[in-house]
Amino acid sequence: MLNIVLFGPPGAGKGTQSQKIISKYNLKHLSTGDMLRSAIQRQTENGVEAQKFMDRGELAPDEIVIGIIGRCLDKYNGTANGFVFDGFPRTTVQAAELDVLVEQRNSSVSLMLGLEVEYDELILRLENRANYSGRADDADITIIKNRIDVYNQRTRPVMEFYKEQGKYVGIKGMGSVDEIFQRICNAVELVENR
Ligand code: B4P
Repeated sequence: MLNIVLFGPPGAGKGTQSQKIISKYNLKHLSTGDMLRSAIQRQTENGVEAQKFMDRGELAPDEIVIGIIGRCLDKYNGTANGFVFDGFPRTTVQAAELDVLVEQRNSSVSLMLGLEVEYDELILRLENRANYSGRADDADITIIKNRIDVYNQRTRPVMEFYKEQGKYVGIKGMGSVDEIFQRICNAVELVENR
């Protein structure tokens, strides 16, 4: 199985690149951001709880996100070629739990692709996305900046977790969507040919 963790700060292009990766490699897309927004829309118990955090640009509680991912892995058990984990794990607790979840299914994380994008470009992309996303967390520059701060404090350490396992590959996330995708394909092919 090919299990890719797609990593990067808010606005790095994780959602954008995920679509291209799943299509080329025939993988399932697991975006915790999309799943949480769907739970909010349906006003489930998890959605109501997660919204309190997401609207402020904070992370949803680990137990909610881990539960969602575990249920998705069960749903696809035995039927998927692999997964793109988009926006998960975002804490070291989530990273450790993901290792357990995939090991329980006789699999492992193949690699982490970290999209590296400059701060000003992140702000620009998210401010642009606010014009059409309808997302409360894109609509306010203070919340956008808080999301990037939260990334630096709580999520960036996850990179070290995968570096220690020799699984981290940094991808320059500046340039056109297609240029970045080509860099991703080069990195995936190196892992596939190992
Ligand atoms: P997410 O849904 O994961 O969203 P994101 O990090 O803001 O954006 P992403 O990087 O996917 O950006 P995109 O491709 O759309 O998270 C939202 C919130 O959910 C989090 O803040 C958190 O509260 C919660 N959450 C999610 N997962 C969680 C977890 N595991 N634990 C706890 N909480 C969790 O790109 C952004 C914009 O840039 C788009 O408009 C796109 O068109 C544009 N763009 C992309 N690539 C470009 C390029 N190369 N050039 C120019 N523009 C580009």
